[in-house]
Amino acid sequence: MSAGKRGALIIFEGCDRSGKTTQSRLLVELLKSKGIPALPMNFPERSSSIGQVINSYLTNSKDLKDEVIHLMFSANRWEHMNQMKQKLLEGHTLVVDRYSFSGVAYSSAKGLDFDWCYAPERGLIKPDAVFYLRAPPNDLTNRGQYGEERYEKVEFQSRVAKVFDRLCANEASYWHQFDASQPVDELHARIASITEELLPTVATQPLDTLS
Ligand code: FDM
Repeated sequence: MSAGKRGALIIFEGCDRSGKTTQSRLLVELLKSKGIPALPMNFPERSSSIGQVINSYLTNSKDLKDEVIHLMFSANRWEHMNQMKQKLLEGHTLVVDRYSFSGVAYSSAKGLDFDWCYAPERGLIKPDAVFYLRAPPNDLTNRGQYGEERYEKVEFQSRVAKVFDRLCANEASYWHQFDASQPVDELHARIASITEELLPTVATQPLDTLS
């Protein structure tokens, strides 16, 4: 990529088992196959010391107050911001499995105030696109490994889905909603086409922050 051209920050969001991980992998593979520098990332990023606490919480080996774990998820994003900014400015496109919106959706689904949940996310790098894979939570239970981690309960996931819907409506300018039950290849083709249009458009735009 030529000097001054940045990469895009692309986020996949949705309930557990909605296909985010598969779609983000396919997108990274496609971009790389076209010679476009692309890096996969995911939040929570479980290897840092904060990430390890989050992992213990998610696997039910540690209990924390809802507010505390919420702020740890946010801190986990903040601790990666400098590195993400540097990669984007070097021209790498970052394809990220979950971001601030999962933070808001899961914590407000537990009953925490929506605006309180959003507040620590303000100032993080704003995504250029969010691909929201939307599926009725009852459909999601048929997918592999559902039910092993703390939040993988249908009733809870349907509350999470409602918050994602609200975020999608609020942030419509850069959110793209897809039916997660469509065939993997068709979904990938749609996502690929939006991404290919997006990359040259954002390449010369400055990075923005969530507000
Ligand atoms: N999760 C994820 C949150 O509750 N808050 C957050 O900020 C993020 C990024 O962590 F149940 C939840 C969503 C999910 C769990 O995510 C782990 P993965 O994608 O299954 O690793």
